[in-house]
Amino acid sequence: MKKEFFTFLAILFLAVGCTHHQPAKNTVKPNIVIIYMDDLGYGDLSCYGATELSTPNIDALASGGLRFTNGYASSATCTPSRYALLTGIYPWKNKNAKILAGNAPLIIDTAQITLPKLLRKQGYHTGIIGKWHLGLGSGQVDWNERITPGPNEVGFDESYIMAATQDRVPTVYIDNGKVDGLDKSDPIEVNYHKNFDGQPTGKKNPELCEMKWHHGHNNSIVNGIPRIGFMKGGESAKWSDVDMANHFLEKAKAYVKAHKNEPFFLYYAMQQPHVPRTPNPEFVGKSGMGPRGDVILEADWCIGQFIQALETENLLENTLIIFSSDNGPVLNDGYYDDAVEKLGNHKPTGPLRGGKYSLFEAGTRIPLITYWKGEIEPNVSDAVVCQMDLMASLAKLVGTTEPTTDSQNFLDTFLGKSEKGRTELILEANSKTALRKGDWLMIPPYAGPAINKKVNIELGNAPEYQLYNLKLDIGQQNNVATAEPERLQEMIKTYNSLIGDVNMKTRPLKLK
Ligand code: NG6
Ligand code: CA
Repeated sequence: MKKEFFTFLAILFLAVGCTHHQPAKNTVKPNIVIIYMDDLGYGDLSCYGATELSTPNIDALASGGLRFTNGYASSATCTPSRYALLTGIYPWKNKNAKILAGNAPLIIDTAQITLPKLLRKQGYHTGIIGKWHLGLGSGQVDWNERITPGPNEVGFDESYIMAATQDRVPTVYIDNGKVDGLDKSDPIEVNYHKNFDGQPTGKKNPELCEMKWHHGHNNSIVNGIPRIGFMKGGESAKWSDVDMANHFLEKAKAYVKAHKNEPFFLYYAMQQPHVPRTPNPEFVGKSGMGPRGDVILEADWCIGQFIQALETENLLENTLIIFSSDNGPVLNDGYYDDAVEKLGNHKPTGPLRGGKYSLFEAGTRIPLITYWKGEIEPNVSDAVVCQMDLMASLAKLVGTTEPTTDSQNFLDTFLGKSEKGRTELILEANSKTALRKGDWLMIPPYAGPAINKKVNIELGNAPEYQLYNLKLDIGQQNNVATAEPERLQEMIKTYNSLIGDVNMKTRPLKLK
């Protein structure tokens, strides 16, 4: 009798426990936040070895989470990397996934499965705040009407974006398809070929420029900064460059506050340290490295503020934060802004060769950190992972089937429960591709200059095959293609099987 009574009590306790306690964390759908920086290099953060500047807030994510040493963007430029991040598809499979003009059409098919769509189906509210750069509309965009299709048509419930980049027109924010603050009596016109009559340009009116252009960037002048592309009208809607970081931060904080009671996915796409580098006056001079260093410190501060907002809402233990960058670093990307002159001993690429636009490692190997308080154990992971893999991995996390794309599920690796990474990964730069397999990196022969002299970056083009052992030679100084003929053949075979007969814009030169 007594025993039966205790059994009864135990069952009662269990039953009550099950209904009234919070379910275990991984059966709840955690919020997911991707913090995505623009052109931040592998060596730009103190948690990745930078000694000349300090990024305490990002470092805190790294020391409390998982820091990847072999994390890759899919491409060495923005649009293709963002395309792969949101679709799980290799960007070289889509001919339009290349750096886009500010008035280019949307390059994601609205029928295509995307990361935000997938999460939305699982009950997530989805939002993007910041840089888009995946095109808008389907041809001629009328900036004075609702702009569609765009982020809202490929899976985002809410969007507050800049269309392309900070250096491209139109220099306005777009709030769920509508230009924010537009006065309809001063309509916006945009043209990427021809100026509008009587409008000053960086080329003709250097006296109106507060920032001097070095290459490109000599079309319409907005806020004293000459841009790419011509724009007319929209005066009241034009953004303030020095307030952009704060503006996006406030929007990101407001998004969290508004959606704290439902699972949410926020893609917080920051603009730093892409050109033009326009730190808020509070950060001017803080790094001693000129505007590029200053905006990195500004971004770090924003991230600290954003995380504090999550903490205030008591969400940190239920939010997976993924921090990364869309491609590697560049110093002079078209403006005279002291990035080169004031660099001192700072190495934006860390130990890597190349930079933005390059097939060498610094083009695509980027900082990548996952953080989930109480769930991810602080650690460092050497597994090879790619941002493109977030789609399948997050699908797994939220309990849905992985879509059939190029994305591979490495959820356990992103959560620090496994060291297993990709065995093979194709990397892209300017429509050219290379293969990472194990410790090896193979770049097929390509025509084109070895160095982009304007930005002073080695691109990886060479008339012969290049093969590097990244474990022994992270700086890619010893091409062992001739010394390792069998390894090279194996790499070529894998490369060909992965590339298949995709109709790419740029194919490697034939091996003689
Ligand atoms: C290049 C721009 C560069 C930058 C880049 C896109 C010139 C000469 N250079 O064409 O300044 O805007 O495009 O960068 O115009 S990305 O990070 O968005 O890919
Ligand atoms: Ca970029």
